[in-house]
Amino acid sequence: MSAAAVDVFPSRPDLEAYWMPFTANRQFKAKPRLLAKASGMHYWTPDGRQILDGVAGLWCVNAGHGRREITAAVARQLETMDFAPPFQIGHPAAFELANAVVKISPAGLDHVFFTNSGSESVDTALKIALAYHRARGDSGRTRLIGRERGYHGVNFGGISVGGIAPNRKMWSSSLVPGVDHLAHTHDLKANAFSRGEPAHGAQLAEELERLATLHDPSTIAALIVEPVAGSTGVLIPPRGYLKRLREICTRHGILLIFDEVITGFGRIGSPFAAQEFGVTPDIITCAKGLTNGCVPMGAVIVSKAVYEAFMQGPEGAIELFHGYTYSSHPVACAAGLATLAIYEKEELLSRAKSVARYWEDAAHALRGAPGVIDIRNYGLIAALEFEPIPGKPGARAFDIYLRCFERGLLVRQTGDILALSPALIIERSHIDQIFGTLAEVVGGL
Ligand code: PXG
Repeated sequence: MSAAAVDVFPSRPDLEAYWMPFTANRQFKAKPRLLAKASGMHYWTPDGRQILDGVAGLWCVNAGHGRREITAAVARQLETMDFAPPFQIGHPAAFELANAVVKISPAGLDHVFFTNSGSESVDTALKIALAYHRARGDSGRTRLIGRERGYHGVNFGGISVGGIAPNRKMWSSSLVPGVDHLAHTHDLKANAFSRGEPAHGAQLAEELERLATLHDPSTIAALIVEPVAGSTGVLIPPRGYLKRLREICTRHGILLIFDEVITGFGRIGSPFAAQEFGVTPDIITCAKGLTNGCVPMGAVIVSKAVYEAFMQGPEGAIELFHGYTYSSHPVACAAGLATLAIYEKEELLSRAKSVARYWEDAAHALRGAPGVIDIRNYGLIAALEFEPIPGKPGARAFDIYLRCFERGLLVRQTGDILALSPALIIERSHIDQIFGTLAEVVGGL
């Protein structure tokens, strides 16, 4: 790949019309940052500057950028059949992809519903959970439990069970009713600078028992949690915490949903976090790495018991009144199949395990750098948390984010936390560059 300028903007476009998502639009448009080209571990800016991608796009390009096998599969599919309606008719790649997803899923999770994003996967999973109980004649189970600092996308179900105040407050009177939240597990006093699972906090799972008692367990349909919370700054589950949640859910007939939009597809060293932590939920939501970020697609993977609960009515009846025009879009399915084939061939879904130790040591070498109050990691995820500048929350980390970009490194900033989640093809030299750049920037060098 040449470092030559990439001629994507022969004449610079007017930036005004595009309303950018989750972006400070006015600040951005005054001083834009643009990406024009990507390959392997790197992006290039329009003026030809190489940027090391420390976040796999946005936690999604797990096999690295520009994979030709995926490009070829997508092109082939577009030439063969561009679109097929998904309702009451199918196409082979949809069934093949569902089978391929089941093959890497935890035992017992063996049916797949396709969506187009993580947000749609979450709302689909919540709807399936509520409908599951009704289908079984247990229609009193209408409550949903989420967790503080949980991120489950931006649709109404997702922000209702989600626990991020700014994502909720504009819509606070329109949220899905009957939702309660567990406390989050982030405890710097007890767990700062933990490597892997923090030692303290498994008892926080007992909050679920408390909520079950408060509302009566027979009113609760499902609990949804991210096994590792990503968006709110990488919160690794305390040792034993997820197992305890599973036990309480099972005891009370509450469905357990793992939102694996970030942890799915090898991010922490197993295909899914469920396998990594040895805890099997009833439903997994995923997206992102399913197609290597190339084509929007999500999936909801459910247990046989959940699927079978719907397969009871008259043969000719539609069992679930839910679906999207682009559920199992042929192009997304082609991208998904090619992506999963790469993961298998290159053993990428377990690769994070073999790199994790080097990654962890490199991350924790920043301990003691100015303003760093925590470093945490698991698999190929890490976060640095900074002491906020008084009265200016988030400003310090945003400044570091900008300076990293100037020095050729893309990271992700949330509040005063920087998150890292590189492609699973990462080599040691990239790891050195990521943490070397961070050390320079954080140390003010
Ligand atoms: N659930 C989880 C756990 C996610 O991480 C979604 C649902 C929603 O997915 P879609 O495809 O609808 O965006 C996500 C998305 C960040 C960041 O900065 C993370 C996400 C999205 C935007 C930013 O960490 N994850």
